[in-house]
Amino acid sequence: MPKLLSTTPRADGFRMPAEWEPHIGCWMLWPERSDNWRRGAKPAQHAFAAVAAAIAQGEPVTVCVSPGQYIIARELLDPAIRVVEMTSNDSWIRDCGPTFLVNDEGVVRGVDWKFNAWGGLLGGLYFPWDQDDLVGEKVLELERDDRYAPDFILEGGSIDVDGEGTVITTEECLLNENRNPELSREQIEQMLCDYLGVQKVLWLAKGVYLDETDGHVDNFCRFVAPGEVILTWTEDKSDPQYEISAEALDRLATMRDAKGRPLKVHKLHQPDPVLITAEEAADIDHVPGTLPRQPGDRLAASYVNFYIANDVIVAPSFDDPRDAAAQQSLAELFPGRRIIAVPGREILLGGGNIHCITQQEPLGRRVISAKGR
Ligand code: KQY
Repeated sequence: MPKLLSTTPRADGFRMPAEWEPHIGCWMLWPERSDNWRRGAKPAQHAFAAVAAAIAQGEPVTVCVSPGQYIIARELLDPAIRVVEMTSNDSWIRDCGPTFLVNDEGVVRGVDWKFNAWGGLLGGLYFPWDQDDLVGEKVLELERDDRYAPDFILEGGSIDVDGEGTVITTEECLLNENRNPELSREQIEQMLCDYLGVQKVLWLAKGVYLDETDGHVDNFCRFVAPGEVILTWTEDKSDPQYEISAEALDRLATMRDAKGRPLKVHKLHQPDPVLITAEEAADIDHVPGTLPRQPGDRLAASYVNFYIANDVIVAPSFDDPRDAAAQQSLAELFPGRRIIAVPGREILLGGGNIHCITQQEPLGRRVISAKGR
């Protein structure tokens, strides 16, 4: 039986690997709630199925679905994809799922953070979130991985690591009073060091303009290699994103990572602002306690929200003139991987994108069987 551990990953010699390190597979959750996804989540289900099929070209994929959606998901998902039953409140496994860790011997463990739907009763995005909060534990139990369960609220999309001792995050999210208000900045840094196995925390101020997650870094600025980050950018000084990205660029210019390296910053120009149409907003159910969607609302569209699989990068496209340049930049940054672009608008309508709906599991010392997973 997998154990619940009361030590810390840092003390036990475990660390969160970088996303480009080898995976045994990728986990996803299946969308179905009609107060976040339009038209009863049917367009989102097709979008998630396209993401899963693209990732499956690079590594095994498991999609967790509620009992009532099993047959529907099995029908829409590529036969190569494993489908397992799991209850959840929504479908953002980056945030409610576990953070997987490895040690030098290739043993895999996980951190089962506390989850409060991006802010709980202080601006959280839906209520309740009790089933989401169980997803980390359930996935780790399925994988028979020992589990750390700190009393600490954290979403996986709010952190990004280089696998060599550095994590990057935002003050807007981690220092927000709706996450861990009883902890100081120093105590939060200590939690990150203890549970991600890092030695250095890099703080940006904010994330993408109007990101409903309170500025998740995975939509804004991520490691693409040790010592190198990619940053959402705009040349339009009248766009509110300009000031946020320019301030981040200033901070990044003065930072050193855990190994003492300065950071090389790759700017990735954002798409044109993406606004919810009246037709899209009309097809989302209004439920008290869930963030409402209004026509004209600007969504936090960003090309940075891509997933790094073993052999491929799965990146959002927005039917925007900058799509091709974004894909070209990713191809240059990840020369060993094929870039697969998947339409990101339907996922964005729910509040996130491809990285937010995925969670990588490191290979560690495990081997992938001929049948995959
Ligand atoms: O971007 C993410 N990491 C999740 C967004 C959740 C939005 C819920 N409506």
